[in-house]
Amino acid sequence: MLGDPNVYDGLKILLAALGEAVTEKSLDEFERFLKKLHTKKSESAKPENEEARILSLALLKLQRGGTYPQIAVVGMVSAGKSTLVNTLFGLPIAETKITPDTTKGVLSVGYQSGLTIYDTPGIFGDDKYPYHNITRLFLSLSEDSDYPRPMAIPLQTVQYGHSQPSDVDQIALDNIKKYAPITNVLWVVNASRTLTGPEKKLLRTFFKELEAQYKGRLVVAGTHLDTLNDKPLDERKEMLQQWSEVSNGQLIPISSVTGEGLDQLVRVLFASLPDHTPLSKLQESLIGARKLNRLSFVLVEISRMLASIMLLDGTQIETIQVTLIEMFILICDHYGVDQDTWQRYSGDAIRIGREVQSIGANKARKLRDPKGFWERLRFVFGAKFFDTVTEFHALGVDGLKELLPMVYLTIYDFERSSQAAFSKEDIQKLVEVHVMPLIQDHDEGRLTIIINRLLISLFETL
Ligand SMILES: Nc1nc2c(ncn2[C@@H]2O[C@H](COP(=O)(O)OP(=O)(O)OP(=O)(O)O)[C@@H](O)[C@H]2O)c(=O)[nH]1
Ligand SMILES: [Mg+2]
Repeated sequence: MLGDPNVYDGLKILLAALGEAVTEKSLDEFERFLKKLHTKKSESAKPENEEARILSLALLKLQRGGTYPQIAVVGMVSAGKSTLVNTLFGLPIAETKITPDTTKGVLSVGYQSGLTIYDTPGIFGDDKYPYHNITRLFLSLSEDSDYPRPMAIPLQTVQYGHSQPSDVDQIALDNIKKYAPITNVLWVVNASRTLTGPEKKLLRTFFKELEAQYKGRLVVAGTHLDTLNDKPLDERKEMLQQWSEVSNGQLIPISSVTGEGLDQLVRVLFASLPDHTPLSKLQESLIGARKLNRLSFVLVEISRMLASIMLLDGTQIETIQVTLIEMFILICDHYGVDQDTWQRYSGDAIRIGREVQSIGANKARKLRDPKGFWERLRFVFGAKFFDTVTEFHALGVDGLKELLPMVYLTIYDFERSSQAAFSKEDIQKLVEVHVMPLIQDHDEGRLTIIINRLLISLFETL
């Protein structure tokens, strides 16, 4: 039973959850603890209660928060959508692939992690093509009068662990959002295909429609990079250029056959996912196929957290503190084991927590020592950031200049890349050059990508 809530109760629970299996019971206990803190808040605003509350919020967010990503894959007929879904995510039915021939309805592929991928029929067949509007309506885009009108959307489900797909359900058009909510869209194009003038126009319009509906949650993959690589450099450049133009510079060239470019695609996809996606779970679905390493995973997640902090201003101190704790925990947990163990547990921080045993263990333990946790956190993320930037400024570039070197040094301390550590001043200069205009745009998606690139360039080993 919990007594009066104080900072040590919060810490004990936090550390228990980090080091051991998190059971429903411990989460229930934790929620009771949190409730108590909230009701106590008005009568007792003792600083140590405040600290415990913030720690608790951080843990709760880590354990329970989040919508799972529901990614719709769209593109022209035969662009390589189904093949990419198979390569990137793997398919939960043993030995079976999503039909490489034309996809005729929406196929919903559900993973144990909570991730759902929707494979959709190709768009822009000839004008009798019966599936074009199925995909458009599935994406909540307006119907295209040049193509036949569907009466319903055929939706078939494949669940992890089940060897057979369900029967095809015909979902009424009005109901489709309820059956299949979409958080992100992956637009797949065949980058080795030459576009005619009218096609370019059509696709540019299509991209704009997608962007209006899924801004910041839209990723563009250009398949068949392997075929392109066989062509002369000029021709290759020209091909990529035409596709880059119709997708406003967002094209990521990949090959589903050789795997080239897929890491980059996964990174950008991560960065576009909804705010509270439990990424360690999502990663479980991806890591087997993509073999993302620990460093790149941590960088992607940290970049997103940094971007969300930078677009706040110093008055939202509680959200900032919660996010800093998340970052801190994320770094400690992912470096709690060696890379092999990390791979074996698919980067799942909670399961790794149970197995902490080798290289990072001592360090992680030291960093998690409850005594002076708060001071340590201030030290890790920079006293100046805590004391000055958060209180008196909109965080923007100033905040990032303070925070990024600390984040880099903390990760570096665990990772010890072959690169010599950068100085705080070097990193601050990089931030000024690369980030200034983006913060003014207030565009979290792009900011995330830029921070990620900055961190990746600092860690050359990636
Ligand atoms: N060389 C190469 N071939 C690819 C690549 N991606 C897909 N393909 C091939 O392109 C063809 C079409 O791929 P699909 O995955 O069926 O395309 P789709 O977009 O699902 O097609 P629809 O469902 O008909 O709209 C298949 O023969 C694939 O093997 C790639 O990156 N490189
Ligand atoms: Mg297909």
